[in-house]
This record gives sequence, C-alpha cells and structure tokens, in this order.
Amino acid sequence: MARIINEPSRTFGEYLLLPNLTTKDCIVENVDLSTPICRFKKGEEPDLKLNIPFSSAIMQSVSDNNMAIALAKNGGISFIYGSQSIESEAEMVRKVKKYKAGFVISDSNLTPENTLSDVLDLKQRSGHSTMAITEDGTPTGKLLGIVTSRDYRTTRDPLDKKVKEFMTPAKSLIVGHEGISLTEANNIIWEHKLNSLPIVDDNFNLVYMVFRKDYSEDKENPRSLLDSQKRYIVGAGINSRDYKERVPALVEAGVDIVCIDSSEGFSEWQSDTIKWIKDTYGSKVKVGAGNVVEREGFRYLADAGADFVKIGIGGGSICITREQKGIGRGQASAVLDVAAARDEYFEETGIYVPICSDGGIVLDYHITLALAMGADFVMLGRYFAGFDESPTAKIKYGNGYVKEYWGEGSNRARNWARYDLGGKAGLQFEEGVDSYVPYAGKLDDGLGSTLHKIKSTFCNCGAKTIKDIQNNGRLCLVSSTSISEGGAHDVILKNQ
Ligand code: RVP
Repeated sequence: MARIINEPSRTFGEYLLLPNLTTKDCIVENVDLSTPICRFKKGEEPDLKLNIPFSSAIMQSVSDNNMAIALAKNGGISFIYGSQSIESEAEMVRKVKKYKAGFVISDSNLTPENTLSDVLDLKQRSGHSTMAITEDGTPTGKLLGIVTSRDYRTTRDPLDKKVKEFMTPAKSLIVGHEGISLTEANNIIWEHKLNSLPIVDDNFNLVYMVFRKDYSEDKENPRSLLDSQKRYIVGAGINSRDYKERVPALVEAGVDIVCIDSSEGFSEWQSDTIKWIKDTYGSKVKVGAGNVVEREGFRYLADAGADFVKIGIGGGSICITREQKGIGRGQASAVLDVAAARDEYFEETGIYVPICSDGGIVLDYHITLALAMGADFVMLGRYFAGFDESPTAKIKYGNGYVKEYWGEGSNRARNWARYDLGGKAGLQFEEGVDSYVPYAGKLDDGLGSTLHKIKSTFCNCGAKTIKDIQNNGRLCLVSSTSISEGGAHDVILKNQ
C-alpha cells in the first residue's frame, strides 16, 4: 500500500501572519528585500543576488526580453521562456544584455522595396509608428531612411507605393554615433525637435534608436539588477533534452543563470542536465532546477548541484496538472516542507541552496507568506502577464481590458517537452489552459504597490529582512469562518 501522509495539503489562503513588536526604525524605507538566487557556502556571499525576491515565470505569455528588462530595472529577474528555438531564445537574452536604458534595438524595420501596405501592417502589429528602413530590413542593417506617420497619407497614397518613394532618406536624417551617451542623444533630440534619433556605427549600420518618449529612462532605478558591466541580469529556461546545444548558445548570448523548466523535477534527467552543466562550466554557469514539492525531491536536486530549487506542482493559475494526473501538493505545505529540508541541508553540509516558491500567488500578501514560510524568492506568471510589458495582446473586454495568458502545458504553447518525461506518453493530453487576466497597467506601478504592501507587512512583523521574517515570523492557520471575517462583511458596499 502506498504510504499515506496524513498532514493535509494546504494553500497560502489558510494562513495569516501575527504581528510582532514594530520598533521605531522598522519603517518601509528600511526594509531590505535582497535575497540569494544561487548556492553559497556558510560565511560566504552568493555570486548572484536579487534586489527584490521576484522572478517572472518561464512562459511564452510572460517572459520575453521586454519583461526581462522591465523586471531587472526593478531589481528582479525574468527567466526567458525556453519553449522556442535555441536561436530565438538566445536572441532575446542578447537583447537584454545589449540593452542600455533609453537605447532601443529597433524592432520595426523594413526595406526601401517594401510598400505602404507593409508599413500599415507593421504599424498595426507592433503599435510603433516610427520604422527604420535598412538595406536588408534587419535591426542592424545599413540605415537608408526612416518612415513615420508624417511621411504618408493613407487617404491619398496608393497602398503599393514603395517605401523608397516616401521615406525620409538617410542623407536628410540627423543621426547619433555609437558610443554617444543617453544625455547627449537626448540633447540632440531636444535641440532639433526630433521624435527619434537613430544611432549608427562607422559603416552607417543601425545600432539603436533613441526615442523622445523614453527621456525619463535617463534616470536609472536605484534597485536595478545589474552585472559587473552594468548590463541587466537575465535568466533563461532550458529543458533536459537539448541542453547540450541550448546552454552553450545562451551562455554565448550572456545569460546569467538558467533554470530547468519542468512541472516535475525529481528525475534523473534533471540530475544529468545539472551534472553536464557543472562538468562543462564549473560554478560559472548557475542552474536552477525543479519543480519539487517535498524534502526528497529537494535533496536529490541539491545533491546533484542545483544552484536553486523551485517548488510547486499544480498550483499555477492556468495549471490543471493535479486534475489531469493527480500529482501535486498545496503550495504552502510544499514550501514549508522544502524550506525545512533546505535548512537541514545547510546544517549538514554548510551549503545554502535558495528555494523559489513557483505559482499559486493570488493576493499580494501570499508573497509575504511564501517568504515567511521559508522561500528565498517567488516566481509569478499570472501577476506579470497582466502588465503592459508582457508579450501578449491587450484586448477590450466588457468595460475594461484583459491580456492573454496561457499555460506552457496548454495546446497553445505546444511546449509538450516540459510535460514529457522523455518518452511519448506526455504528448497525449493538456496540463494547462488558455485564458485572460485583467489588464494591470505598467509594471513599475503595479510592482511598486505590491512591494510597498510587502514591506508594510514586514514592519508589522518587526522584520527588516527576509531572514528576519523567516526567523521571527509567526504564522497561524485560519478557520473557514474566520476567512469571511477578513474581508468587508455585514455592510452594504457603495458603488456596486
Ligand atoms: P501563476 O503565477 O499562478 O500563474 O503560476 C505560474 C506557474 O505555473 C509557472 O511558473 C509554472 O510553474 C506553472 N505553469 C506554467 N504553465 C503551466 C501549465 O500549463 N500547466 N503551469
């Protein structure tokens, strides 16, 4: 008979934090949410830390280069989705590493032989009205001109009119030269009343565009997560099949950390993948692994050399793994169990292996609970999918807007590899759904408000660091009747 674990599987909503004494210096401004993301020895510092304990999910509908830049600017990390070709994933990593605040690699490019109809199509798809015209239509080709909506009249110009007939040609353009600072570029934009400034190299190949609207980027966020060369830090998802080709391409592109992306990580394939990475690169290439939901899974991956271990099976908002396969565990129980295993491992070996609570965060305070329960950082999909910076379409829905969000195990993502234990069996059924999430505006604003809430709770619990809340926090279980007491109750709400 299978062993029965009698402890019920619990979720975040079943717990609350109790306040501790708040001392006068325990104010939001003094709360430090920095946290390790890779293993380190007792008494040493980790090679890589986050400035806020947030990572964005390894998903097509969440983490591309734009999300990675927006989140790194705020101190967290994105893991670019691995359910794409090696080349396109590496290209996204490269875009993050090449990104300089305010300097944009042009993603709206055409050739002079394209037509007005192509311009309108591209404008519709990208939402950008400025297009760089290059010899070969690539973002780094020889710059031949620029097209903006001031260059054509849709009411009078024929749709087959060639771009070369109406673009502003390179000889009439003011350009900046590679190496120029953002302040200098902005000065040129202001002096000449431009909307954008192409930056070119010595051979007049396009390198970047600088836009007037990005002027505010001149000021760097003090929380930004940067490497030693002041480039944004970025992660990337990998799988346990093509890692011998994928990891070298990602390393070449400049990735800072990779993570094996699987709904179930307690497997020999993950151990082989970690070992190959460590044998090939030593500790230079950091690798996270998972997902696990209990002590044995954690220890297996920690022993294999994982830099961090990700927790969670079936708790994701778009995930139906538990319904389909009957495996998984409530996210709170999983975090508590794995956190105890992480501490035990540290006691025994003197090696600290950070853990990440992945999926199932519904309310902002669930993040605080996950941290108090022992997580070093969290991974979120639904939360980030709603922001402007996620890669998906914003769609009108009733009186407001929604954004699309689909699981990596859904038919839409067709990332069956993630749900496939190496054989063909995993290809037969879906483990995720295709959905909408409420549109949440700009990431800077939403994340700023979430961070403020987390820090306020830390202060109520007398904690100024994540370790403080883990060591001194007190959690209590809630009864189902006390849950209804926690929301507005027994009043008639206005505006409803
Ligand atoms: P959530 O933040 O609750 O939306 O959960 C995101 C997590 O859900 C991901 O980081 C991943 O672990 C998991 N996921 C992604 N796709 C699927 C699926 O299709 N079942 N699950």
